Amino acid sequence: MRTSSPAALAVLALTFVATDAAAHPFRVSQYPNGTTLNCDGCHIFPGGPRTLLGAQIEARLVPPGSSGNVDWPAVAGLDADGDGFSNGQELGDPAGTWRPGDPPPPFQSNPNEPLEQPNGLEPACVGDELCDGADDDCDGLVDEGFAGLGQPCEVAQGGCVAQGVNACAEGGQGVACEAEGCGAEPEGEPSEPEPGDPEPSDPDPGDPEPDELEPDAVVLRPEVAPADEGCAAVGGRSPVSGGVLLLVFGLIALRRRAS
Ligand SMILES: [Ca+2]
Ligand SMILES: [Ca+2]
Ligand SMILES: [Ca+2]
Repeated sequence: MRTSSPAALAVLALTFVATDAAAHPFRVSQYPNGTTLNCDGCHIFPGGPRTLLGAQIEARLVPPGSSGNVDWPAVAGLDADGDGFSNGQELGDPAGTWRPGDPPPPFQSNPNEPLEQPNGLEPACVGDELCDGADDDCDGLVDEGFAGLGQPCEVAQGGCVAQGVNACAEGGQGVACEAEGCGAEPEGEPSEPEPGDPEPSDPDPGDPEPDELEPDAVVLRPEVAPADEGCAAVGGRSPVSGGVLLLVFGLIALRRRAS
């Protein structure tokens, strides 16, 4: 088996370099100060392996592949060389708002060199990811590593279980369930009994039994007296008083005859 000679390998390498270098020169105009870094921005040597920034750009090409364009907003917030300063800070566009055709912002430092850093700026990448809606460690992921973030959750509130969503807790060190109150009962719907409430049919221990209720309390009709009792009550003559009168009249009649 014949092995390739050094000369052949050199020719092959030069061919690769020429082909690769010629394939993507347009990309230097697709991110701020790309023309300042030129090929060194994305390649260790012209056409060679990708630099740290080059690798991040290549992973986010739109569309993916050799014909893809630089997605600068997706790259600006990353920290290629891990020096704490984002690519946007180092290339003069911290917010990632620069667009192709805009004038280049003032160049700050090389995003491929950790010992080169912008002067007078605080690093945007704090190193540790916080739960705060930002990519604090500039790895391209926001709030990564916080389990359950954005997922449904439940929390007990005043004797009921409220539904909510896990959100970043105060201080950014974790997540907490954020839930609305249990909410008002719908109109017309009977409220759920609270634990400890008496059963609706349970009588109060101090209530009297139904048969112990005072009759006057429930019978409001006036009593109707019997007819014969009513007559006596209003002064009608009784059988006894009638007999006495007859006896008196009889005695008077006998005395008149005797006289
Ligand atoms: Ca740097
Ligand atoms: Ca992150
Ligand atoms: Ca964060």
